[in-house]
Amino acid sequence: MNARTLPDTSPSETDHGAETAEWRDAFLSLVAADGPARARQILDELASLARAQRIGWQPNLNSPYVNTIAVQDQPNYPGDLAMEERLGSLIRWNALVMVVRANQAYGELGGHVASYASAADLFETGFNHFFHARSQDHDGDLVFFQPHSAPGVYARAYLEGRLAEADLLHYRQEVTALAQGAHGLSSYPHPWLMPDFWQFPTGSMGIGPISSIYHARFMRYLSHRQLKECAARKVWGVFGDGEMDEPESMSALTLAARENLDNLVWVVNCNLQRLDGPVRGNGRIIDELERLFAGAGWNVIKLVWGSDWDGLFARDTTGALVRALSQTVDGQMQTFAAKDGRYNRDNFFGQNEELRRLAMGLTDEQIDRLKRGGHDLVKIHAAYAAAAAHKGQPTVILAHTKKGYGMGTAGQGKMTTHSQKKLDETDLLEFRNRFKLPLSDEQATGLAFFKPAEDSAEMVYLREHRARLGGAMPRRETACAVVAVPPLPSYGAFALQADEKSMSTTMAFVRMLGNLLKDKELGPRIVPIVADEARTFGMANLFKQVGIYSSVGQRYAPEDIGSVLSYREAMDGQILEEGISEAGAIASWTAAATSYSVHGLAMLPMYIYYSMFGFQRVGDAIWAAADQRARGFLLGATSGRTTLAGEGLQHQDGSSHLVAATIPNCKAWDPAFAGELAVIMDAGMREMLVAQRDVFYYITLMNENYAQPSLPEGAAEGVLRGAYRLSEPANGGESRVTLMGSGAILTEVIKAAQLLQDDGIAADVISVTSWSELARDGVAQTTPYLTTLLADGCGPVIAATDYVRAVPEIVRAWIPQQRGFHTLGTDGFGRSDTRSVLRAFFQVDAAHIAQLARQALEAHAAQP
Ligand SMILES: Cc1ncc(C[n+]2csc(CCOP(=O)(O)OP(=O)(O)O)c2C)c(N)n1
Repeated sequence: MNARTLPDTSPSETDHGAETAEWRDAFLSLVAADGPARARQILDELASLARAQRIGWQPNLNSPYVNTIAVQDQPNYPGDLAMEERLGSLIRWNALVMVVRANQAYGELGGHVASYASAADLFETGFNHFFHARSQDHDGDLVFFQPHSAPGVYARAYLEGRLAEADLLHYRQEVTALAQGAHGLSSYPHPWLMPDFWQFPTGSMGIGPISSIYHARFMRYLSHRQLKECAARKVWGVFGDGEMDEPESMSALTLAARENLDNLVWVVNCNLQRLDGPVRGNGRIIDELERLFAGAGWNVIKLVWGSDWDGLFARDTTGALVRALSQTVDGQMQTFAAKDGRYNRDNFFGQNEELRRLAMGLTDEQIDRLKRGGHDLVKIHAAYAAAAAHKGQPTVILAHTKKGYGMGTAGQGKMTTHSQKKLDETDLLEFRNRFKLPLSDEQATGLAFFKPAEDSAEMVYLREHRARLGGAMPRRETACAVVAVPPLPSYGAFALQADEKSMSTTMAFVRMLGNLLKDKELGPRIVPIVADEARTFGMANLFKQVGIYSSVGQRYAPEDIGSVLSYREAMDGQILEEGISEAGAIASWTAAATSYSVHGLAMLPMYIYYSMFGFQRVGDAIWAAADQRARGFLLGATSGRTTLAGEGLQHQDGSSHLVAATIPNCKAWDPAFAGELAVIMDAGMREMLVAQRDVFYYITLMNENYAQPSLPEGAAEGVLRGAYRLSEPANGGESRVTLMGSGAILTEVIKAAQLLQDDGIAADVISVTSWSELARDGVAQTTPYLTTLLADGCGPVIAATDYVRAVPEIVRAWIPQQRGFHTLGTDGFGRSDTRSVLRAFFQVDAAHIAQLARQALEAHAAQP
């Protein structure tokens, strides 16, 4: 930053003015003589003096509205600029053609051009010079792409030969593509839909940014625990300025700084627009983000103006240009982007004589083409290089761009440009001319894809540059070694043969976890995750056993140092204690759950939390993890609406199983007994670590202590199919019902069977371990398992859970119709009271279950 461009703060009084001038001159000569480091030292000294004098001074977190990196500090550009411009233009063109043609074919399909038009140079500089793919000598960077800029990534993959023209023609047509032997190209990055291509699902705004932070932190965790050295790898994320408004985007900024994540670089594409209009029409988003990130402790690099502004700034001896730029709000800046050179001359440079003079040497065309920083390869490269080299802090590059860049009157800077996907013939020809594309009029207006000959200099350059960086990107890989799972009895015998010992399923889980952590092979791969609830779930013993991960170890003597359960933080600690941030904890879980793919090293995260604060609180993040093909366990503890006595409305979960059932690769379980839980955990670990299937398990756990029976002989298979017959009536009696229950309410169901038996009614009891697995089986099989299971009994079927009635309702279709199906659940708001009062209130206690059974029998008998 040129000192001449500092705002003039001289007071009006002449002697003060002279004094200020002296200070300024002294400072400038210090910088000139001793360099910036010494200048910083003096400023620090003055700042500490100022604070000691309590003069109430705080430094302004904003720097002038110019590039952070001075011209003289820019490294030489390590590439062929003209060549990269040509390649970039081709990629822009093919991306545009893909979207416009998809829209021509089917107007309903949608797609975006304007976002990529603004991000193209940011992506391309990364692709040509920075983003490492996984290869023999590098384990690969992690790159998060702005989701609605996906067309540009496809267009590059087309030039690289990874996608064919037929694939580009099936952008957003995944189903149609299949029938025609092409690959459908997903709207946004979807690892599930394009499993060899996309790594990170960023389509829901805000999920990508926070995820990138926790991935960067997880790489440190792997290194510190000596599981995998990740020091040479970076996490790059290109995100939108509008996207920064998502609470999740910003919520972990301080964690990234606190953890000194200098392996993390964010590029915020500040095109000043979001979907509806300007991000900050009346302010400046770059200033706001600068303050936010600097305040959070990030290294901030502003990439505001392109090289052709350098001369203007150099000639701006009075600081008029910087002042004018600093006074222009984004809404106005957007208008300048949408208008031509003439308009900009009149309305921006026409503001005063000094500016007018600055623009005098420029033609209107040149004014029109003055580049913003995020469109200038040299400036972008300088920013990326500085970010990559920066030590001790994460870096954010605030890249100033134009939305719809180069789309001329059709779209650049237009209020509606976000959803623009039609260009008329004039627009297309203008675009061709603007980017000097080697296309005839017919090719341009005919929206022909363009690919240079394989042996052309362009293609050679493209291939060579990616080869130097380890090959094509993005690329999702899945190869990883199998992790052996110990035999179930070695860690879960106590649960299988519980022998009526009293315990809660949470206690059983924690005990099994403790045992598993001791296993030589599997133990180190387990990542226990908590969001400030370890003590709540009785896990404090693990603090000592495996330690809490801390990148700096433990710099204090813990208050409870003498105790066996003492609070222990360590650099190789295993527990991720995320504090009260479910969004952070689930992002951590996702990083660990996808480590098999991102790092080629299978890890097994077990995140245990209040079940209410999972699918409801961070459901979208769980959905993204599912898309990213996560493998791991989510443990919804203190689950159900009536088991968590005394906690009331916000804590009592009656719906998580309903949401879990909607996620295709989530297997959701509501076991009642420790033995069931043990069988489910064993199967899950084998499914994920040995068979390597892309599933994750959601298991609800309770904190209610009760007598745990041993798992009945032969019950394991039924447990894993979703239900098994727990007991048959001793006496077959004339009146017979089947009672089904899961989780917390199974004990009520068992009591209800007893009440009914006392009345001479025979009741079969079925323990349901998973309503959603029963339902899935029902859909998939011609003879559903549940139907077969119920064939042995007769009379009405009553189902009760600690969840809303809609949960058991999902199996209705597979209950033999003549038997009748009646459900009980905990619909409504939760509230505080004792368990028994709550169960009576919600009508899921033994008395209500028995009563419903009697009524159902009566109605059944009355049927003709
Ligand atoms: C959670 C969420 N809300 C809304 C959207 C819809 N949406 C997609 S892109 C977009 C605007 C993005 O603006 P910005 O982040 O500034 O990126 P730009 O396209 O301007 O580069 C919106 C609102 C979304 N994808 N995710």
